[in-house]
Amino acid sequence: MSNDESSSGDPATSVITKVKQKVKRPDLYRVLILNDDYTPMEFVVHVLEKFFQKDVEAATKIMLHVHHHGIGECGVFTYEIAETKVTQVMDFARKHQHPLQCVMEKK
Ligand code: TYC
Repeated sequence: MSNDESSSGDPATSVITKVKQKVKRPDLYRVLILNDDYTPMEFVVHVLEKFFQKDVEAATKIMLHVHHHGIGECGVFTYEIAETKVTQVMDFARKHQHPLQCVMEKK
């Protein structure tokens, strides 16, 4: 019998049961950046290019959205990747003494 089926032992009452295949999509997390009054616009664009593989046009659009609306999405990732992006951005901002904040939220 194939390994995605199971059966009772007694041939007189044999039942073939399909085993449910447990494939689950991973939970996804949005990585967001927050506006502030001090981080230079060019620095935010650089962050989006460096850590989120945005071209300069896409990065500028996201940066301006955050500048005007207070928050914006950099990308959507599985938990560990999102956590890594947040850490990378926060470390990079701190290293350059900018107050830029980056957070993640479950989708
Ligand atoms: N508001 C900042 C400025 O005027 C620019 C900025 C944009 C900062 C996006 C943070 O996530 C940010 N220099």
